[in-house]
Amino acid sequence: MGAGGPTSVAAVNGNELIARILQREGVEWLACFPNNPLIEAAARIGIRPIAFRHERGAVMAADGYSRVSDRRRFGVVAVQSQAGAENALGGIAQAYADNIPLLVLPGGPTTGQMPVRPNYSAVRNYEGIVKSAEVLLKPADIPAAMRRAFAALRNGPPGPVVVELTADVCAQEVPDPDGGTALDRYAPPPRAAQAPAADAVGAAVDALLEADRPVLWAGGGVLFGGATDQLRRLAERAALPVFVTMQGKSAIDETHPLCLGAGGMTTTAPARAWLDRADLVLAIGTSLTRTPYGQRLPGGATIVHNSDDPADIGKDEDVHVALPGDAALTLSALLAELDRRVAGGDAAAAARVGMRADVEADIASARADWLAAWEPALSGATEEPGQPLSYYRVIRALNDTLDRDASIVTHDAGAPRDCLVPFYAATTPHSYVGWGKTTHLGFGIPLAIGAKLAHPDRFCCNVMGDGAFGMSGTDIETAARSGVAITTVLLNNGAMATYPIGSPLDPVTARTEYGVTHMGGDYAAIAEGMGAVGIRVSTAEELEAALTEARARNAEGVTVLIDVAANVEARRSPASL
Ligand SMILES: Cc1ncc(C[n+]2csc(CCOP(=O)(O)OP(=O)(O)O)c2C)c(N)n1
Ligand SMILES: [Mg+2]
Repeated sequence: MGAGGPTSVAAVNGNELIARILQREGVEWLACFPNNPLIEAAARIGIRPIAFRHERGAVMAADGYSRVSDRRRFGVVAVQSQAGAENALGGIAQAYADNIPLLVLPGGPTTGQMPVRPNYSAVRNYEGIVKSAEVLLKPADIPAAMRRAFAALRNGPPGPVVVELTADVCAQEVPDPDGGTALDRYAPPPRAAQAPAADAVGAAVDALLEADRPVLWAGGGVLFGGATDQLRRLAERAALPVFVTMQGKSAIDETHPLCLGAGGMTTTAPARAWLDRADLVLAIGTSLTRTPYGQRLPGGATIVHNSDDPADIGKDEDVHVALPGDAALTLSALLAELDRRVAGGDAAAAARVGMRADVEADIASARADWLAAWEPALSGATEEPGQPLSYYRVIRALNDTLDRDASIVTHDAGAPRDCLVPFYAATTPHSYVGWGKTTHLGFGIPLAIGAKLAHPDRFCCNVMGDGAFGMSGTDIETAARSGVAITTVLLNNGAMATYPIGSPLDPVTARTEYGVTHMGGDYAAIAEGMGAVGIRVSTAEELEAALTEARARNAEGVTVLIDVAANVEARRSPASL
């Protein structure tokens, strides 16, 4: 905490004080779109403002930064009042649905104008898509408001936190009743991890040892809790097959012999098979939300549920054992309890830990069958020479060409998400960012920018469709201008593969007579026109060469867009081939 800077300053106005507090909290950059006076106050003390081309993108970049920072650092975004605050809404809703902590600082009207129509009140209008939101009413309240904001970011359920910067309040000098400076009154609130009760941990291990076919279900809370080692250790000790949710993807190395794979709307065949048969689901760091973008739980299974947010427990499912608290502490407690029982000569515990080889062999065989069935798609054998590249052949190229341990890959909404989630094999924590319960098209570009700011040493690559590009494509210019070099792989099919032709979702008349869902463009040329390198590819070999070039160009600070002539991919795992 505290990125330097003076501990006390002469009299400051509200914006300057907030900038100093951000600095004390270690904030190094600010996603923004002018004009909000905080942007200038931040820039003057060395917090780097990065202006996006749309406020939704600024929020999404802050979100991307938070997603790969495990509640140690937070994305912060400042937008202006009215239109800026209104435009930010979609990005905040996306972060809320995925439980992402980020700090949103929209400008607000003056206190006198607050109740007057049509002045936009962020606090009132964001209700329902934020963890907390407050409006500043007095300059002297700023340190306490910011303390509440950072306490909410660090602790309890993660989510977007809003402090609305009332124009006249933030322009005033901040008095200090104690005669010091207002900054002296700001102390960063600590992080406080909570652990579940010992009897609940015991009941969870009882349930585990009674089960015949348990599955360990890992969500995004495992990543946010820094609990990936504990997850692997418990899985290995208790011989537990591991399923990761879309948000939890990369919480375990997907090449680990106990990993069943990841799942959102689509998943691997082993994951679905094990979930269908499971008689116990040990769910860690997950909201267990019922959503089209998540796999369903097996009917009738015993559910043991851990989440950082006690309100998740029982929200959508009947839960047998509740373990509210931090994922790392919970996993460690479960492992310690299991070890205690093994050491005490508990026969069921000993039997459980002896099963690993058999469980791994079963998973390996199911995995081999699934991959063999998909090999024609992954190898591109299903496409004739000269036909557009299949999405699965693109994923094979990504898996083969990237240094996956040192990359951060993410999908976009639609077919890129549904094809990547089962088949791109994430290795190290955050080597993949899985996202999307409301699933905003176009998140991939700003997300990759935020991820690159958090991890400049990693290759940050978003895979998106042509439809998605329309929602955020101009932020390629943001990446190029800022030297935050990312690579976009654009699957250009001139269509929306998520609504396949001939499927019940196909808008036949609107498509054939009016061109709805068809769109086009020379995206490589557009990227070039915005200061990036654009590469057009139509074969797997060209794509692999382009990915290698992209890595080299990104390392030089140059942003790259690879425009792939791609098919209208309709195949989804595990259901259709
Ligand atoms: C903001 C927003 N509007 C609408 C949707 C619904 N939606 C999901 S995927 C999709 C089509 C995506 O097309 P494209 O980006 O070309 O990807 P493809 O499926 O063709 O690979 C739409 C409209 C969404 N996810 N986000
Ligand atoms: Mg498309």
